[in-house]
Amino acid sequence: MTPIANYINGQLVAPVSGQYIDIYNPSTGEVYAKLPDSDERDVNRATEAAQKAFAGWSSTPAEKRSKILLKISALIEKNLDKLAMAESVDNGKPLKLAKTVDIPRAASNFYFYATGLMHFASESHYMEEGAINYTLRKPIGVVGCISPWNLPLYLFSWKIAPALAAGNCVVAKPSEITPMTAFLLSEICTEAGLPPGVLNIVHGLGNKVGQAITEHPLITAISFTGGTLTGASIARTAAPLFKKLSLELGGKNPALIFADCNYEKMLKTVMLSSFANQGQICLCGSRIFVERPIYEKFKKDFVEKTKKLKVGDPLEEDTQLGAVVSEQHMNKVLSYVELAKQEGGNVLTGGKRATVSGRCKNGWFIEPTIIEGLSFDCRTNQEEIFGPVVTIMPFDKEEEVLQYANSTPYGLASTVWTENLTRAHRVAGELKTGIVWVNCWLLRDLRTPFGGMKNSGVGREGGWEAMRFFTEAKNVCIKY
Ligand code: TXE
Repeated sequence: MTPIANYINGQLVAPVSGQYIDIYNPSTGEVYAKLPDSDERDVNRATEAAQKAFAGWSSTPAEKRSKILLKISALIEKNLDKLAMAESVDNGKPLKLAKTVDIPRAASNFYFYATGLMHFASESHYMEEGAINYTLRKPIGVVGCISPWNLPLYLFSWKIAPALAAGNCVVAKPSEITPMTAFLLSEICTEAGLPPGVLNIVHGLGNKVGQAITEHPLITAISFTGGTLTGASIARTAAPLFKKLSLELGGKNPALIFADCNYEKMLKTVMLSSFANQGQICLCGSRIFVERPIYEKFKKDFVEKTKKLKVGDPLEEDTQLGAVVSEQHMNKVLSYVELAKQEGGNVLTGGKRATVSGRCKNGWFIEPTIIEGLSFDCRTNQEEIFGPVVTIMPFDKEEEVLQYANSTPYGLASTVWTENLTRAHRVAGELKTGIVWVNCWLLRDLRTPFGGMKNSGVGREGGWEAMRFFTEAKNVCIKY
């Protein structure tokens, strides 16, 4: 069982502690690898390497930086099968999903910012008083990137790529639950010619390594994706140190389905927005509100299609739901099904640990679950569950469903299904979420601002938002 290594100063190294943590394969419930149990000593070494590399990297001409990031993108594509297999084994998601979504998107993230950096310009302002202003947007220095377990390489690269493109050096920590593809990325970066120290990856626990990154005086910006509670903890540490913060946190996303929607297209997409990646995507639509005239038909069809979903071995081609990421998370999700019953909910399908035969008999699988009969403001409908569990509820009026949709402490994403253009724009304008999809879900243009409001986070990723986050703006005003 070869242990994973930290990637510091271009070298794969053991943790100073010499200690390792077990990494589990969620689909078998077995330990399959070892993770460095790093601590602040490893973070200090990584930050020192990043600091040393910064002068060189930040003065590397844009075209050269671009070529190296393009090479990383190309090597991710070249290693698609190996990375997809690693992702599926590490996270429990279907191999097919890793192959078609996670890994291709990681390649796109690097490609997008490798090309974007060539066009990232700033602005100039002329003054009639006889002065000219110009704005410099220069790299910050050493930045910290901390990412979660649900879309490991996809979200890890979504932070790393713009940070590097903007000319920063990075100290990164992937989730200790799914470190494998970040480890494989280390080798790809070396092969792509990324200079030593530009990217450093320190593996380990959040409250040790993540905390050390957040605290380190030389790391002056933190980009984080994960749970809201963790985001609050990071903010408490970083705020008095005046660090720039980008926080992409949890969600409790509503789907608003009006009777005039394109029914077949809606139903097909709602199956994905409910259960893709075992419901472990911060953008999944876990609260489904259906206009009363089609509620009974939708309920019948949705339950029927959900019962047919194949929960199984993630390596099998026809598997649609794999394992959830950990035993602890499986128990957390199942505890919410029990809560829902206590709150008066009626489980229409699912609700239990799924049994999968063969090599996966001890894996952590959950049946896709639909619950009805709850109030919009009960805990089940207010708290993020982050598993293959959705609630459905009828509504009669637009203002009623908007009240339901906007009622949670979260504000990340919504989906609206209607063929009425005026209503689509009106409802989208009233929804308190950073992202609104109309007649689609997870259709992503990387140029758009990505993120949420309320407890779903602070700041936006994507497009120029990320490049501006990872640079410091300086305005120079020259009088002539
Ligand atoms: O995230 P955590 P987890 C939600 C989902 C999930 C909950 C917790 O509800 O159940 O968050 O998931 C690092 N200082 N989302 O446990 O704990 C940690 O090591 C610095 C939504 O995975 O937030 C990991 O690398 N870092 C989310 C990263 O933070 C710390 C996707 C995320 O861990 C830290 C995933 C600390 N004190 C979960 N504690 C989304 N919006 O996509 C932990 N970490």
